Amino acid sequence: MTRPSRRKFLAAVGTSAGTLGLAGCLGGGFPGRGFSPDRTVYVGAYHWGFLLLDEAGDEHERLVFDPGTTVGIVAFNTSAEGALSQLPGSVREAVPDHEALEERNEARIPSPPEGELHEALEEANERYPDHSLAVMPSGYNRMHDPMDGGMMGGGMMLHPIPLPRAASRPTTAGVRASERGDYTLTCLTDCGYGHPFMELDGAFVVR
Ligand SMILES: [Cu+2]
Repeated sequence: MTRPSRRKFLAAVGTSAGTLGLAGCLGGGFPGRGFSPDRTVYVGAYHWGFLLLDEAGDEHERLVFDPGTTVGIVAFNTSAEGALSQLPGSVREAVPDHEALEERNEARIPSPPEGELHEALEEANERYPDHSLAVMPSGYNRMHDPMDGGMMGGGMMLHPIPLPRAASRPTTAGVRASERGDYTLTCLTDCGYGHPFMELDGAFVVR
């Protein structure tokens, strides 16, 4: 495993693989050697977008971190009932219902050339129920194939963590804000028609 290059902006905490704890226990915080983050953020994945919530359940388009901040990410599929049940009440209650999420899609995702967005969504729910979450420098997707193995060298800070609908708990990971820049949340699991739209550009900013 090569070390993250000097272009790493937000370095992964704890392991060279960049991901901490694929199956964390939330009761005691984050898995792995007493990682206790400065900030905790909640990321919900739905067809086809991400919700970014803070501990109070307030939604943000972006969160700004000072260099050196450690960030605990608690990520979940908004269709994973088991995972939802383990979130703090303030966060769980802030997750919009499916109709509200579908309205968001209509505002930002074009309908398929043949057919309707709603049908594409139903099909995706049935056939592609899972998502994942990766965090990488904004613009990175457009410059590189994210699956080509060059992610660390390109400054990606979080390798994809799985967010299956069948998950019984949220997926947790930890990162450290190490260099300034904008970072995008993105889904690297094919989740149907709207998958290419499934990113939150500039969601994390290290100032
Ligand atoms: Cu997805």
